[in-house]
Amino acid sequence: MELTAQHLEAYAREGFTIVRDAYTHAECDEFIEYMLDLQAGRTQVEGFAPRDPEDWNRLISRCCHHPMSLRWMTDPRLRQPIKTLLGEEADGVQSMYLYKSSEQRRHQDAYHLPGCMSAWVALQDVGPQNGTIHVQVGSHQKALLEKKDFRDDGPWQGWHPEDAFDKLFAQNALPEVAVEAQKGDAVFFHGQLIHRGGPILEPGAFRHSWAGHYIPRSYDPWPYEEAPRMRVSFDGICRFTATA
Ligand SMILES: O=C(O)CCC(=O)C(=O)O
Ligand SMILES: [Fe+2]
Repeated sequence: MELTAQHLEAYAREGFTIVRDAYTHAECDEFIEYMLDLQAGRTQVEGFAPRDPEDWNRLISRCCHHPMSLRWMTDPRLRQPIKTLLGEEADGVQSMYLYKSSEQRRHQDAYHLPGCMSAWVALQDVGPQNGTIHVQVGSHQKALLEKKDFRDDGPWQGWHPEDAFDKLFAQNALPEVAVEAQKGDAVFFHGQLIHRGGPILEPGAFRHSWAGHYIPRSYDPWPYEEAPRMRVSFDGICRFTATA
């Protein structure tokens, strides 16, 4: 998975870039099947209870990863691209499996996971019909909202973060695009890029996709004092680091 000069240039200017055909269709199908089996309880993995048959909410993993997720997070093909984009060796701190669009409102991932960037993979063809991600092009060069901004002494005190992201989106006055990705494409995006899970236009449509969130090895801030942060390194080592 080589990043070309065009990829790097797009990432720097727009805040995201798409690597086409990063994964084979067989790899995507294997992942989808694994996740459907896990969802239905046809296979069992400690820490992942079978879910309600109609529960297609995304599965977010931070401190407990199933083997398939660990494999995708530490896939050696991701190591160099993420290192290049972060400017340093990276650790995974979260992964997310989406059966359908999250329809999540606008946000910056670096608000939730300071210092992060994302690798987001389309496991099937993804577009407006099944609620692809919508990104505000170039918004990574504008302001970042942080948890401390919402405290009593902060500039966004009293705001609901999701309303604040809409406000920031409007202030940025930059275009928003719906990312079109084919099965197997990887979208790398900056932690400050404003994005959302698009509305599902075709009722019930699946949108199998996976996202890994990575931070630089030397980056330590973490806003969740009560929850430990587990870092997953590409060499296979998982470790907890201080939360302060
Ligand atoms: O895919 C989506 O619906 C949203 C995903 C997202 O926000 C993320 O991966 O950070
Ligand atoms: Fe996100």
